[in-house]
Amino acid sequence: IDDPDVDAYAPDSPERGVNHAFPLVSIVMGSKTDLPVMQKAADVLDEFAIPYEMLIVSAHRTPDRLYAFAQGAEARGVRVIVAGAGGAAHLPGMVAAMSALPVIGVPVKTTALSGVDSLYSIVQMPRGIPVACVAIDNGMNGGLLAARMVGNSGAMSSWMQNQSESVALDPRK
Ligand code: RP5
Repeated sequence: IDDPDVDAYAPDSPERGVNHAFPLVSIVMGSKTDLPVMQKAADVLDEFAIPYEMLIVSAHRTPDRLYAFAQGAEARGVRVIVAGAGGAAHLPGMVAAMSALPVIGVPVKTTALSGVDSLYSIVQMPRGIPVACVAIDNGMNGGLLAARMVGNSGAMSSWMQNQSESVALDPRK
């Protein structure tokens, strides 16, 4: 299957990526319908000022793109991949099989099986190919875990401090 977009992932491409030239984190998703969940990961990275790219890479619908992306990510300077998919969610596992970079899987909720299918597809990897996995639909935690991997721990500590301070002691407040 010819995919004209694969060239954008080549390390020597003059375009240097699709929506960021030098991303540290790559957020990929199996479908545009995953965007509302994966946008939460992007929002976190924006907050920490960590450069990222966001792409649709489908293990099933764009296999050539998957191959080009996974093969080229490390050479492009990407350090962590956050991969969201739903249903037969093979994207995170296939990326981890073709790249030595750490992969964080985000199971996206489905209508038929409520995302348990996505969760099991992502978490039940065979020995030798690890994929980290956050909770169903928890794109935010995908972004936070990526930020912990590539960002500075001081910024993360302040973020955690702010979160704690935002939790009132009195539940009626
Ligand atoms: C997966 O299938 C995607 O990750 C998405 O979560 C699910 C459904 O995709 P669409 O049919 O909505 O495009 O590939």
